[in-house]
Amino acid sequence: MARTASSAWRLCAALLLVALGVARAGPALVPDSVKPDPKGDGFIVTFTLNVTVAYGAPSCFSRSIVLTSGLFEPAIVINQGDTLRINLINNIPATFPTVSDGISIHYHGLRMSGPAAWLDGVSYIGLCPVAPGSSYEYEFKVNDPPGTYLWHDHAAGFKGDGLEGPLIVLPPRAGPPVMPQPGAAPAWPPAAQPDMWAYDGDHTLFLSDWYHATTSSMLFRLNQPFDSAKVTNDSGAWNWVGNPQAVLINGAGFYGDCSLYPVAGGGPTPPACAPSAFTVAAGRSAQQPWASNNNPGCTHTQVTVQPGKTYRLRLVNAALLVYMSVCFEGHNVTLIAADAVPVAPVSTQCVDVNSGQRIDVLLTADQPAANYWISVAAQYRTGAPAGYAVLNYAAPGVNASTFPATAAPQPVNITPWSADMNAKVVLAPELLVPSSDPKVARYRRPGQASLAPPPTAGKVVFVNLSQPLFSESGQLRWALDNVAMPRTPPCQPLLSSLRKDPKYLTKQAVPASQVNGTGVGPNVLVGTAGKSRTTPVYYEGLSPVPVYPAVGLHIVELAGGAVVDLIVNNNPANSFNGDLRPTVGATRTAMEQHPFHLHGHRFWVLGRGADGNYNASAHAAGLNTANPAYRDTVTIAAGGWAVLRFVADNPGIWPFHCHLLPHIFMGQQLYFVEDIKNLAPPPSKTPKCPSACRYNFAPYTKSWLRAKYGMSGWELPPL
Ligand SMILES: [Cu+2]
Repeated sequence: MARTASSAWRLCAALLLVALGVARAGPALVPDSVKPDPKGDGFIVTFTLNVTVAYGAPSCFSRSIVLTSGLFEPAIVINQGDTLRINLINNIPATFPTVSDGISIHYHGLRMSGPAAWLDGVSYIGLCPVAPGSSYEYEFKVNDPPGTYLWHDHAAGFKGDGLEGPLIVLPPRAGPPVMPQPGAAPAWPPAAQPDMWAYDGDHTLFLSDWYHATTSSMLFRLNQPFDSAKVTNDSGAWNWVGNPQAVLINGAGFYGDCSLYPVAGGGPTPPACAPSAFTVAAGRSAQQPWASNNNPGCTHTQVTVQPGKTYRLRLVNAALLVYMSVCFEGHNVTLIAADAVPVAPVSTQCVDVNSGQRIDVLLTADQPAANYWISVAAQYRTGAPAGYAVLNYAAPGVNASTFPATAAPQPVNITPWSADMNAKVVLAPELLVPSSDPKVARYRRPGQASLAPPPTAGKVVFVNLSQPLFSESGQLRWALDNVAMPRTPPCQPLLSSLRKDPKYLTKQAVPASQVNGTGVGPNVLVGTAGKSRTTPVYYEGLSPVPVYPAVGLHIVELAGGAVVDLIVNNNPANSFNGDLRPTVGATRTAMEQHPFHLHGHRFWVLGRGADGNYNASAHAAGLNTANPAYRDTVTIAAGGWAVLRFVADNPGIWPFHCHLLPHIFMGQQLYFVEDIKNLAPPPSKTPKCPSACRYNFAPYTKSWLRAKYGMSGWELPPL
């Protein structure tokens, strides 16, 4: 009898945990409807993403921002096994400056297999972007493991203006959904079965860097000639946006409050503090009070906890540029998952998370009731600001709205990579290995025997990173094997083109005879190319690596089931004949860390280092093929290498690219064209393709910008 009572109590406690363990973040989108799927056993959950532009001040500085159904960077929460239906409506005005023809949503970290391969959201791969004034409905089943993902625009630069947010996959439903009355919103977030960890509450910390210029402004400037000798009155000059003005946590932050920055003893250099350091379009400058104890007036994020309870905190780095270290004052947290893969638990005060990566931690509120700092420091970008949230104990005498009286904790040893790259970071996500807990079975795909890699690879792909400067256009690019990608292929989705003509890409392949010697032609796409424009294609293994930098589609073809080792070297000084055409002169050796993300897959990080190029005789014996980190985003150290293994078991076209938006825009990506003969048929409805495609390689001169946008009132680059 006692035993029964005890079991019943345990069940009650488990249900209570489930009830408490709902995902709480910044704002979460509430679905329009939750309906049983007539084709299956799950439910169809429909969200509307109505994308608009407004003026807002997430960092206490007013500028134009992008909203999603009236919210800034809202979360999408769904249960594993549900069908996600996203009704994307582009209500961004056609006068809002942009580098693309529309918008497109990528579901970062989701596998997108079968027919979903068309819906991965990279514009011009599966679908054309959704043009201003039109809409598109994505629909796919979410079979991916429960965990922390993110959604963001993958067409224009609007990710950096707010078109992004957390994507949380909860365990399967605990029962049938609470069906709404007609016209009423469903109860949300939904109840879920218990996860493999016990916790009382669930918060997301969505981290982004924030600039006081719109992202389009930043990208327009990157297309200007870099070579000062080529600058004209009309073209202006290349300009790098520089450091962000703030780090936002759940869309809230503040800039320029120097009282929060430690000046002595290391740590970030204070940002420029004078408001006059920042400008916006005439008539739009609306300085808001800075938020701090000294300058109350705008918001920061508070994470409120009950004393004694344990919380899951989901850290998502959605930055355009900034590698972040997150520290919890007075608390050690337990790291439990990375990129939605459960990891062997590690206890630490600070953890690193790079753009595109997600780290889940457990925090127990076991310290004296008070307010504590959660600090987010930028790494590897001298002078970049930090961001702060407050961990607030809900207890008598603790005022939720005041900052802690203590100095915020800062990660130590912020120095560039060295040979011992792991000693230079607080705790790199790549050090976290998969959990051996038997409960991880849920985190494997059907048919996947374990979270460990196949023992050997059948195909090896080498990729060398460099930063070439094109003599014809003066444009500065990032390249893989001397090929810088135009961000979008020509004017129709590549998957459609390949389905119509399997030789579509091979027909455009640059022949070997043109690649070597004095080099192929300029290959620089200028202007707004029409539909007939084709792009040179560089095939790994078919075309030789160009001696001189080139612009084109960089394609690696993979047979179904191939086990691939991808070896990435990040040592521009060692690449080929230098990175410049001889007429331009000096060798460019620009080098920095890059977080590389692979679509459609997870990969195993067999090894990485910061000691030059990968060298089999020195490094092969040290590779971990037993229980390596299993991720979708990895940091490649400046001056270093990484060996990544994955299985080509997902027919489609899958980009492999740096997750820093300006870098992908500058060409730092390639496409794996994988097992296309087994590609699922396309969706029955697709967005209408534009009549003329806009390339990121357009010159975007001052006269072009004026003709296109006139005095639109949105922030334009000061050319
Ligand atoms: Cu990069």
